[in-house]
Amino acid sequence: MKEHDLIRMSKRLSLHLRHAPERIGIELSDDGWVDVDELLAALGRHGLRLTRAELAEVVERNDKRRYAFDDSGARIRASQGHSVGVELGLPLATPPPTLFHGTVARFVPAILREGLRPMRRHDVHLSATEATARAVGARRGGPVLLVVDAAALTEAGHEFRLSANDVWLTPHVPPAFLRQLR
Ligand code: HQG
Repeated sequence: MKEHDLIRMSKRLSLHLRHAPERIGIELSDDGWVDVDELLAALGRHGLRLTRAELAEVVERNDKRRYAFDDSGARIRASQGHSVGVELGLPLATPPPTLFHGTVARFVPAILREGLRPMRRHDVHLSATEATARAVGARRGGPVLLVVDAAALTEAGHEFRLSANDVWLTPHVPPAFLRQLR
């Protein structure tokens, strides 16, 4: 499949597996899964004809590994980033002592005042590397990097989970645990 087709398909999957399943008449399970055949049929009814092999290619070649099949291969879900109410059931995990968040300058005053909030998603998204955080921030403009004291957060009882595609998830990061990287 061509790169631009992969991206187009990935955006459709993101829309329906994270945000708006009802728009193609599918329902996600409580933990975010949908039957692959049901998804393909629903997409087909809404103008996106896709074979199982093509879906597998979209999943495998996705730059951020956004989607995963279950062990049997019969179901698929987004690994993180949902705005609809799903409970992914990820186990608690201990993060590395330092994590990073990429954002843009216009959000920084609010972030330093009230901390990092999940906004429309379920959790705040943090990365283990500066490079990833920079790329996340750069989606919106000149990236600004925030350093998150994950060791102190863990110590203070904050919970972390690691998504299947290596994004660190936590409900809130208070300002005391944040520092702007200069
Ligand atoms: C900001 C993409 C004001 C936050 C990426 C961010 C990531 C605040 C925006 C994943 C705030 C939310 C997640 C506060 C946080 N006041 N602004 N208190 N707290 N913000 O997209 O982290 O392509 O929901 O800094 O690559 O940017 O979708 O989160 O700028 O992995 O797979 O509010 O989404 O991946 O934006 O990105 P988002 P994010 P996908």
